[in-house]
Amino acid sequence: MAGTLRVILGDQLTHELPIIKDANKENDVFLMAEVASEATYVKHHKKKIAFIFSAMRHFAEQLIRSGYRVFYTKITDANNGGSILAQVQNALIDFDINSVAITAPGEYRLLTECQTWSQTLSVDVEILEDVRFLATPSEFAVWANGKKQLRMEYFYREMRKKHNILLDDGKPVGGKWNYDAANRKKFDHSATIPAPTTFPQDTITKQVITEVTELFAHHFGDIQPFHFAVTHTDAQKVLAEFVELRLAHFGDFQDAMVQNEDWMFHSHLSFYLNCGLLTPAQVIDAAEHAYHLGSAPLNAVEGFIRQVLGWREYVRGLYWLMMPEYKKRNFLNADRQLPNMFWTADTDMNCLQQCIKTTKENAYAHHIQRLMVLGNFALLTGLHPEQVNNWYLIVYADAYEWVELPNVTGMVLFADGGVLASKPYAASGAYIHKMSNYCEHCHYNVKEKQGTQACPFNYLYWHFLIQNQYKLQTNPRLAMPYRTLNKMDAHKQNIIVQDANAFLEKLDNNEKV
Ligand code: FAD
Ligand code: DLZ
Ligand code: SF4
Repeated sequence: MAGTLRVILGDQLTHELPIIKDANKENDVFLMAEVASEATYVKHHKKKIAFIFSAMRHFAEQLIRSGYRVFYTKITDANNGGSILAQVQNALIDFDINSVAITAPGEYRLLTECQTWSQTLSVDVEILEDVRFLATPSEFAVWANGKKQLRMEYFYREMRKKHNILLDDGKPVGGKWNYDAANRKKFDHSATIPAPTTFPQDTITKQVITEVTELFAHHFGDIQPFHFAVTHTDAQKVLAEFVELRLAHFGDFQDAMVQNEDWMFHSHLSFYLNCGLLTPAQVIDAAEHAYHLGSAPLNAVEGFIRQVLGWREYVRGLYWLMMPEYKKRNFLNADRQLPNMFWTADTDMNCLQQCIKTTKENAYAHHIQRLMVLGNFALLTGLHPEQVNNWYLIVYADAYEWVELPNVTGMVLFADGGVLASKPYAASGAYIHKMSNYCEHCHYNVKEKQGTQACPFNYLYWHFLIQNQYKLQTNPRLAMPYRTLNKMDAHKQNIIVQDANAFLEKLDNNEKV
């Protein structure tokens, strides 16, 4: 009897998805395909491609072991059609299929393509809801409807109530919804930073690494060392070790940065959450359980849960609410080209060097590095949103447009004019100095405000406020810095502009800064 072709994308590796649970072992066929179109629509980091391909191959093996029929195409297969659609077409020829089903892709680009498949293929195509998230796009749209401002905090409170998380009789545990104020400590060595959870490469991973090294040699990033989890079982070990070793300090040092410490007390779970090796519900349950057992304090557990239940769900909701128009946003008319040093890490600015280096080596940087060092620099120097988005989508192994775009366009660049954030996250060197020890190892002096030895963030910050005064000075949350700026005499402002222009000229010429 003819069956359904069930397409599973590289970030849909979750057994609990209806596309798998509702499959008929006799008649249906799963399609999984490593394809050039997905690996190169932006030139993803080599480690990211290897991670996804290896996780896909392990997932396909599990399906086969469970007795399902799987049509799997490797990137090296001679008959690889190069795109998901081409592979669907190949499958329709090879198998007895009368309909196609796919879980809604996470990116607008691919969802809109799937919506045309039915016509292209002359076959029924069903697009199923991705049930791994805790809020659907339509639920988010209902929440957003009629609101003047879409602040994450209020969405998060609704999610806490809806899913009964960290609640005591309907009220937030501990009396407050948000313990962020307790989560801004500089690292003080009061705890030892644990090594990240690593796994040896098995035969499948080794094979993938060989293939990716050869086929994607010209892509950014180091493929070795490769020690990510590539199965559900190993991803669960990462979660368990996070809860055991890092969660208790997650809150305290959430915003801290330390020289040569790439992983800190973060969870390193985004890779697995975003490709389906873990679900958000699983991760939130584990953290809440640790709180009830008394093994992690409330500021840590609430802080962590807010990231997953709040920010993660919120950015996804915003993405689907605002696309495709959101991608074109450039509120500050930023138009500078991305400098080469984002690829080479060749800079005297130690904070940037550290953050680009971990990005290149690990396909990972933690949140505050992405936001307050790399993002802050992109904002203050006026890099073009399209180029910045591209970079972030390429370089991180957890990057898919639904989560990357709102973080870059909204959180980092304020390119959406304040839909996501109430003000730009602009900061001078003082912030980086407060939260890290990077300045101790830097060529520049964070205390100096002008001249060639001054920390560039110091004059770039004021220059940014000057440049964007017309658009930003009425923002109530920027009233204080604008008051300070307006009190500065013209001579001081001139020096800032001169220093910034000299710096930006070097940047534009790709000279070392
Ligand atoms: P933790 O610090 O341990 O946080 C726990 C989890 O919370 C993360 O795994 C993640 O799932 C979730 N989370 C935390 N912050 C956010 C956020 N702002 N948005 C969505 N989820 C969040 N995250 C991605 O998953 N993919 C991206 O492509 C991505 N791009 C980003 C780009 C920029 C400019 C910024 C500022 C942030 C970006 N983030 C992205 C959010 C965040 O930086 C990463 O989720 C986090 O660094 C992943 O590391 P972790 O798992 O150790 O996180
Ligand atoms: C990111 C990625 C990469 C690098 N390669 C593949 C692939 O070869 N096959 C596949 O099915 N999925 C891949 N993915 C994940 C997709 O890009 C992802 O499903 C879409 O961007 C939608 O989120
Ligand atoms: Fe970064 Fe400035 Fe500190 Fe150097 S001095 S590490 S450039 S903040």
